[in-house]
Amino acid sequence: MTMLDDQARAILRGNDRGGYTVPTDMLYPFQWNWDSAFAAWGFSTFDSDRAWREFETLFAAQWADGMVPHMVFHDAAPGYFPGPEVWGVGGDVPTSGISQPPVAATLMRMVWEADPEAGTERLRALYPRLLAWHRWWMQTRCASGAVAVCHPWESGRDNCPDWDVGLANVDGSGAGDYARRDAAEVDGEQRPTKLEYDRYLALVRFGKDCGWDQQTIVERCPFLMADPGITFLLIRAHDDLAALGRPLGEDVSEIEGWAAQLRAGVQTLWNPELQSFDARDLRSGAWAGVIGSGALLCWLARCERPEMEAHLARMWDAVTYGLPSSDPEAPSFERKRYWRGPVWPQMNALIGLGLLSAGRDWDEARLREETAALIESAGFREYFDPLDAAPCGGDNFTWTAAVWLAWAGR
Ligand code: 2M8
Repeated sequence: MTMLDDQARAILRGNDRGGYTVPTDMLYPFQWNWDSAFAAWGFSTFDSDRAWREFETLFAAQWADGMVPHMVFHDAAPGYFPGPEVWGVGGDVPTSGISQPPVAATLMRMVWEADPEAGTERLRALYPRLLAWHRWWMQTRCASGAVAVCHPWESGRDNCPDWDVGLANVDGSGAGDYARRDAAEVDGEQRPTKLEYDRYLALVRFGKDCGWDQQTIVERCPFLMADPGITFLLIRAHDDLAALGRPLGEDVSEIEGWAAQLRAGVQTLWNPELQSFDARDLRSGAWAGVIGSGALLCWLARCERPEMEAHLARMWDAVTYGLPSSDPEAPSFERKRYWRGPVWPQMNALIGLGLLSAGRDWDEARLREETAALIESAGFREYFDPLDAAPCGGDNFTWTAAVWLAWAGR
């Protein structure tokens, strides 16, 4: 175990670019939003100052309207696509134009609780920024009741089958020629297809053409889907932000109101046919019709229903290593293709935290042990085949190292 601990720390140090951490060398050469929050969690196990610095560099890129972007382009990385010029956001430190899973408050709470003395002043400075970001989600993305995403990349679960129904509305035919960095780094069968990428780029072009105006995006962007995954994460993040605010003497009633509002709103994502929480295309009203790992975050938000227990057991028993990113018994399941089946260590940590919160200690321990077994056998990879533990995606991955140090390897 000590050897893996040492390796994990070396990965975090190696991916540190001076105040921010890249998810992995080459494949992802910038700062990504939720990757950074996990990096901070990992750093907090051996370098509390560096953990807080990670949050600080991320929130330094916050937009005036409160949005915290999904990518921050600190340094040039020629050859990366789609880089800053494609997003067209500009600024001293350019960013992408969308957000990413709001896990910062949840992970910051764990970082702070582990060492409140080292963190209280830094938390006090970051708190208004977190609050503004949470308010941005509530004001721009929650009109349907649950949280919507305007790009699959905003969900963090890029090409999961949840988005197929919404992406079908997107015309990617004008994408033109481009060279993907990921195609040079990772086996094509483990990544999204060209059709998906063309559509992702069409959505970036839509945002750029309207100057990333949120009202236009929400009203007219061809892709807008309500997501149980982000909704559960934001509910939990609201609870954790309120828990951080109280000892600071903040009035947290607005945050408590948001959490209550979303707990009611997420019920609009109960698909009676599937008997599960499910993503929904807000343009056509169609259900995604597939259970993804986003739905398995219901325990994290304490929104679980008995039917979800049966799905959890069924999906888990259909694989050797839990938990798959999409239902292994659905026709869309692909064991190695990115978010269409593989196990993701940071999702396991979040689902595990939820299981623990719901008093399902035995399930949490099983998930932690299976995550540890994947890392022990396949290394610090980006994701894993849930049937045979084959390593997939990038290597020396930041969130895998962080999850090892803070959770799976404990
Ligand atoms: C993946 O997403 C990026 C685009 O944001 C990509 O495919 O190039 C996702 O797994 C996302 O959740 C993650 O934050 C990012 C960096 O690890 O990679």
